Amino acid sequence: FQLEQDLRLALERDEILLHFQPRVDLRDGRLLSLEALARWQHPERGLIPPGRFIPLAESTGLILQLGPIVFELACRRLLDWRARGVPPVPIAVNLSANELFQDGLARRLADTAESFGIAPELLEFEITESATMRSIERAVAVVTELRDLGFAIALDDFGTGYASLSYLNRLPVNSLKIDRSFLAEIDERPELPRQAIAILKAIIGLGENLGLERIAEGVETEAQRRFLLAHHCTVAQGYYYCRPLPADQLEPLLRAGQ
Ligand code: G
Ligand code: G
Ligand code: MN
Ligand code: NA
Repeated sequence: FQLEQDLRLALERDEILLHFQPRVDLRDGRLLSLEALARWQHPERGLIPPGRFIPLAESTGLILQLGPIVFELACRRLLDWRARGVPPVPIAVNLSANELFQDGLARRLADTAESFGIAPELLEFEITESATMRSIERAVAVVTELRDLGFAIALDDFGTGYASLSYLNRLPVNSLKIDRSFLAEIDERPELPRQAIAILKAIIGLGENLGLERIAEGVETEAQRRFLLAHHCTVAQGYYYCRPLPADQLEPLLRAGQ
């Protein structure tokens, strides 16, 4: 399969790069942190989005090489910004299920961050709800280990993975990322869809009651922003604020303290 061969080569040829999407405070639009999103700069096909190669990396096992590359790129980005006087901003990196359950993951991540001189407080990992469901016991153990090392953890695609509520209570994550499919149903119509509203309120309330930060994904409209604020969700990312951007385009925003 050509794309698999290409991806193998891409990892050797440094064709993977990161874009970053801001997470903002919905109350004042202030930039709080960034999510790193991988891109593949293919020599003939141009810039390939992660939806087209992350699943391939996962099914071929190449994710175990790609993951460390992505994390080093994130650390390098923080180091470079610091060296040039850009105000510090936390970066969240996505972890696949295969990485999450890899032996020695937490130690490796801590060693890499330390080798770059980056404090764990500037790094966060996003793990999907469905990944944690593969083995609840092991997920609890590795998340606990990562938290003990000082990293923050977000539960990604929350609401789509059937995690049981009792188990959520045992998983020491910092935040829930509310899957964008729920918010997609909130639009400008006067008659808001009752089902979608009920689910969103339940998810936000759950996070609030467990003392977790709530991060809404996929905010595209002012109506969605207002809905979230009215229902105690004050952090979000989405095209309404900013698309994922290359580092050089983000830098002015970080310097401006937005
Ligand atoms: O940008 P896009 O919608 O195509 O992203 C698709 C998926 O790819 C998202 O679920 C995102 O979490 C995932 N993704 C993006 N970058 C990375 C990465 O560096 N590692 C992993 N494991 N997943 C990523
Ligand atoms: O699964 P994960 O949350 O890691 O995926 C993040 C993906 O969501 C990225 O690929 C990003 O491009 C995409 N995304 C971010 N904001 C929006 C948005 O407002 N609308 C839509 N449709 N996708 C978004
Ligand atoms: Mn994510
Ligand atoms: Na998500």
